[in-house]
Parts: sequence; structure tokens; C-alpha cells
Amino acid sequence: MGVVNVTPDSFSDGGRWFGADAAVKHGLDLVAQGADIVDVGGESTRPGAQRVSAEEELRRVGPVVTELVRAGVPVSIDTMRAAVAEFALAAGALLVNDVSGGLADPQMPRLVAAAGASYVVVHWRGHSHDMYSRAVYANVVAEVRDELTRRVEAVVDAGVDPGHIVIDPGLGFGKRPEHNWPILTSLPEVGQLGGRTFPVLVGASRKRFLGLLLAGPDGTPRPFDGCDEATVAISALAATAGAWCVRVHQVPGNADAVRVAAAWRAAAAEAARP
Ligand code: PMM
Repeated sequence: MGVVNVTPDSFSDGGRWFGADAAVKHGLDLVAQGADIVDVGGESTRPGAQRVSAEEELRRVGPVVTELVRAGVPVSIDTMRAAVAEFALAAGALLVNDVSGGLADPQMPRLVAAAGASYVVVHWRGHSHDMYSRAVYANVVAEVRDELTRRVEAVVDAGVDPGHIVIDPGLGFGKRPEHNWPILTSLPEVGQLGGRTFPVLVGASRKRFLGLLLAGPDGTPRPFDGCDEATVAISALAATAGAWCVRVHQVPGNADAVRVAAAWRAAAAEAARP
């Protein structure tokens, strides 16, 4: 999944694809580089970000979604708002990527259900302006799985087909750097909720926990665009552990990584055959 952030202030690439033409071109480039899905977002969720209005969000993403769908691109809409998802689904988007897991806008699960779209349910504890105040866990993997289980129950109750649900542990959302690593090493369990197994999406690309891991000798975190190789490493490890999808800003290395992981898994499955 390649990312197109149509925002002036996103976490790692804010401002680069802010104009609709640049954003559409970037989406097409990501597909040419090997992305299977393009995730279009118009609201920054970086820590501390303030919300934009629904009108502004729609103004940013509307033309980009419409043009990419027209060009035959499988589009995912990254939004917490039902009104924005509704527009994108009507324009032909296939998937709703809701980083709040349906908590920010109570209309969202019913809308996704009625459209028969796929739904990425992300673990989330609140909006970005104060997300670290909620980043308190005794056992992060168990708590993330419990909270996701409750979100899955809620969206299924709202009518979403369980076969259309993708789970995402929400790396960095209400999580400090040290919380992300145990989640990454538990990906198969993260997808097993309430007796069902769901596909898992991982969004580690350029996140702060990678910049901190790769900090220089004086402790200065590595800038975002210096974290692409580490993102590729996470993609290889996550896909080898069975992740369904990785959401990334730079496609080429990550597309190679998931192909390596697929070959790795196939060889391991072959070797395990009786
Ligand atoms: N992270 C960001 C935005 N959208 N969606 C999903 N499903 N998972 C994520 O981890 C995720 C997301 C924030 O990153 P960005 O602003 O650098 O794109």
C-alpha cells in the first residue's frame, strides 16, 4: 500500500503532494513502482496535530480519489470521517482506512457496511493532539488485542462483514516507541481476535520509533527520509510473519521486501510438508 498524503503537515511527507495534480501523479508513480493499493489521506495524524474541517479534508482528497479511480488504481481512503468515506466510496474507492477504528465518527461502521467495502480497523485511543497521554499499558499486546476485539465486535454489530475487516495495531497511535516493538513481534496474535483470524496491515513507514532507533551518537533522531531502509527491514520481517499488507511512503524497496518474504514463506511451507 503506497501512501499519498494530500496534506501540508503530515508526519513524514507533509506538503510534498499537497496539490491535486502532484498527488495524482504521485499515486500513479507508486502503482508503477509496484503498489497494489494507493491510500489517499487529507488529514494529518502526526502527534500533536489539530483536526481540519470535513470540508477542507474533502476538498483535498476528493479530486485525487476521483482521478486515481478513473485511472484504474485500487484506492483506499484514509479518513476518520463518514462523510469523506462516503464520497470516496461513491467515487469508487475499495477500502476505508479508519485510523480510529470507528471511534471518531460513529456513523462510519454503518456506512462501510452499507457500501460493502473493506474496512481497516486500527487500534486507537484518541485524537492526535494528546495521544501520548493515553499511551499507558501494563501489557501492550494484550491490551491492544482486547481493545481491537471490542472494536471488531462493534463494527460487525453495525453490519460490517467480518470477511471485509483488516486489523491494524496502529503503530505510534497512542503508543510510545517502546510499545511498538512487542506489537511487531506478535503480529500473528494481533490478527487472531475473538476466535477469528483477520488479515493484518502494518504502518511502520518512517515513524518516529525508527528515527529513534537509528539516532546518531549524540541522540539526535534520524530524519524521516533516512528511515526508508529500516522501513524495508520491517516490511520484510512483518510480511515473513504473515502480515497481509504494509503501508509505506517509498514503494520500490518495500515491494521487493514483500516478494522476498513471499518466497521465504512458500519455501518454509514446502519444507514443512510431510
Ligand atoms: N499511520 C498513519 C496514517 N494512516 N493508516 C493505517 N492503517 N495504519 C497506520 O499506521 C497509519 C495510517 C500516519 O503516518 P503518515 O502521516 O506518515 O502517513
